[in-house]
Amino acid sequence: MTAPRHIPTSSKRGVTRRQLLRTAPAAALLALASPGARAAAIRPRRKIPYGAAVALDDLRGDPRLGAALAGTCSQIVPVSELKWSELRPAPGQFAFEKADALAGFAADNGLAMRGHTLVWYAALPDWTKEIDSEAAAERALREHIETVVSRYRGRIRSWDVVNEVIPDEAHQPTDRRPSLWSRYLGERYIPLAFRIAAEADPKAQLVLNDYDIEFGDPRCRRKRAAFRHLIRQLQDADVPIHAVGLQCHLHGEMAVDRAGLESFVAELHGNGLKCLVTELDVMDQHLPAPVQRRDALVAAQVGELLAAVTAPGPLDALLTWGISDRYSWIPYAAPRADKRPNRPLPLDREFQRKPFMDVIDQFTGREA
Ligand code: 9MR
Repeated sequence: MTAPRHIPTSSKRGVTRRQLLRTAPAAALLALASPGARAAAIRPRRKIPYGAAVALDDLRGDPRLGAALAGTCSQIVPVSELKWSELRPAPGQFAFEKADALAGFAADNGLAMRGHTLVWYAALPDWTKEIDSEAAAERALREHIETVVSRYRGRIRSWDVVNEVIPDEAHQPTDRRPSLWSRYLGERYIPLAFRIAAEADPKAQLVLNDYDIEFGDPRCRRKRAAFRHLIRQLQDADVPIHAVGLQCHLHGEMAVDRAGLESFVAELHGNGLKCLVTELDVMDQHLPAPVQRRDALVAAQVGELLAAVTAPGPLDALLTWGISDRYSWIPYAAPRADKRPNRPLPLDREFQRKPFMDVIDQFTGREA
């Protein structure tokens, strides 16, 4: 695997790499350290783009991560660097350094970067509690979306505009998750966000993103019904929505609803919407411990999912939420009772391929 550009791999002027990483400004942190063939030129070609989420701190701390991304993916998405929690230190202020550093890494290695996420009920800084009226909420939402989307116009071509609108227990198709935004703006914050984003970058792909749409148990079916209802509502109102993101944080022990998911995606295509898998990984805490068996079950489940969502037509992009088991949220959110390491992603903790990656290759049409 060729070393990616702009990740420091050696110390400079007697300063250790660790010191450099701690002290230098973002641009210098990613200064060119490893010339040579661009990874973009040698990474596999695929019919469907494959990407992965990455956090800047992990990228800075482990050169293997940048190498894996640049050598395997054609796009990245920041895990949190574009969320309000990272971008918005205070009212009216924007801190773009981290997101810019990731955008720089992407550009230097010929990778696209997706945007995640403009509007979410979570990851809001404390100061947003001061927003206490309809006018203030609309002003804050507009300022944020206009500023962020304009800044990355032409560089981020696909945005998760609104994330996770559907509650985990959607009793009615009309149920929506409460948030700061819904408290002051009602449901109109959703179309509003899409319209502001479209004005800020008329060429961007605008995506509605959610999770737990993939299974056939009653709860996920209800969630899917509410998601479908929302999508139709937006389309009926001529809201500029271009694609639907299925996060696909898969529950390893549950069966993917192949038929239900396939007909859902077919309906999206029929209504002119593209479909992306945006955050694929597998929660393996309830799977058997032996590694080979577990990896095989994970790969089989990913295969079931991808068979369902690609049956009606090609995905617009497929992204995993991380690329290596070393850098994943799953060990925090879904640790195993037997304390064995989780194995949720396509590469293991040492960046070795697992059967999960073979399934990605198969469904993204990787050329030899
Ligand atoms: O993996 C992300 C974790 O590191 C963050 O602490 C958390 C809050 O910002 O968000 C996690 O990513 C979530 C994503 O933004 C939306 N879908 C679910 C993801 C996993 O929780």
